[in-house]
Amino acid sequence: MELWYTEYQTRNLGLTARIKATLFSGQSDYQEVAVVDSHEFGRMLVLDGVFQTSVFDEFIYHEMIAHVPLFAHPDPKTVLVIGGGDGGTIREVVKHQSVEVAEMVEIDGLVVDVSKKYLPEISQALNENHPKLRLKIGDGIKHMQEVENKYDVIIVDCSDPIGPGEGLFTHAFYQNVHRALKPDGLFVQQTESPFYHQELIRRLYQDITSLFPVTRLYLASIPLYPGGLHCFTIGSKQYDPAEVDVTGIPETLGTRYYNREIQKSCFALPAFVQELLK
Ligand code: SPD
Repeated sequence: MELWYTEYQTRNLGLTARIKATLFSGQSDYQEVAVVDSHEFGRMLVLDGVFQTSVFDEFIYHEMIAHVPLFAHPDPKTVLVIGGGDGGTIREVVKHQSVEVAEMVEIDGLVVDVSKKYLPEISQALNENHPKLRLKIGDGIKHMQEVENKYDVIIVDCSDPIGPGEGLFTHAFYQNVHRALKPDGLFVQQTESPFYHQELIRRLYQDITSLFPVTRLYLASIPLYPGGLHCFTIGSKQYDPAEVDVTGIPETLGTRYYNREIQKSCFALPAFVQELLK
C-alpha cells in the first residue's frame, strides 16, 4: 500500500509527498512532532502537519537565513538563534570565524531530540555540542523580554505564525528584538511565502520599518515551501545588507546555494513583491 503525506498550505492547496516510512510521531507540550522519510525530499521534519525542513533542500533555507545577515555585519561575535530546533541554522552560524558565541533558544526540546536522532546531517552542531554553541530549551519570546544590548545578530528561525510561533510575528516582539540588539545590530526572520502570506508580510514589514532605520526583504527558491519562493526580512540598526562589499566573503564556506552573487541578487524583488511592501 502506498503512503502519502499532505501539508495543507492554504484552505485550497496542498503539497503531497509519497512516504517510505514514518520514523517518529509524537506530541510535545507545544505541538505534534513527526519525522517522515519521503521519496522526493528524503527525511522531513513535520510540525503540526507543516513541512519544516527536508534533507533534500534544507541547505537553501539554512544557508540563506544565516549567511545573508551574518555577512551584512562586519564583525558578528555574539549571535542568537530563536527556534531552529533542527540545528541547521546553528550549523551555518558556527562556520563564521568571527562568531564567538552562538546561543540558541528553542521552545520544544522534543524537536531538538528527534532532529539529533533522525536528521544528523542537519543537526550536526547539536550532536557535536559545538564549542561555540549555548543551547537553552525555553521560550524565545520571554528571552527577548529579558535581554538588552547583547547581540550583534539575531536569527528568528521559526515555524509558521500559528501555534507556538505566533507571538514571534508581532510588533511587541520586534520591539524586544530591537532592545536586545547592540547599537549596530541586525536581525532576520523567516517570513513565509510572497504568494500565500501577503497580508502577514505587509504587516510585519511595516512593523519592522517603524522600529529599524533599514528594513530589507530577500528571497530564496525553496521547493518544500508553499509556492517554492520564500521570504526573509531583515531589520537593521545601521548596516544595509543590500550594500555589502562581497569581496570580503570567503569562497570556502562549503555552501551549495549561498555565494557572493546571491548575497547581492537575493534583494532583487519581483514587481509584485515590491508592490506588496509599498
Ligand atoms: N512554512 C514553512 C516555514 C518553515 C520555516 N521554518 C523552518 C525551520 C527550519 N530550521
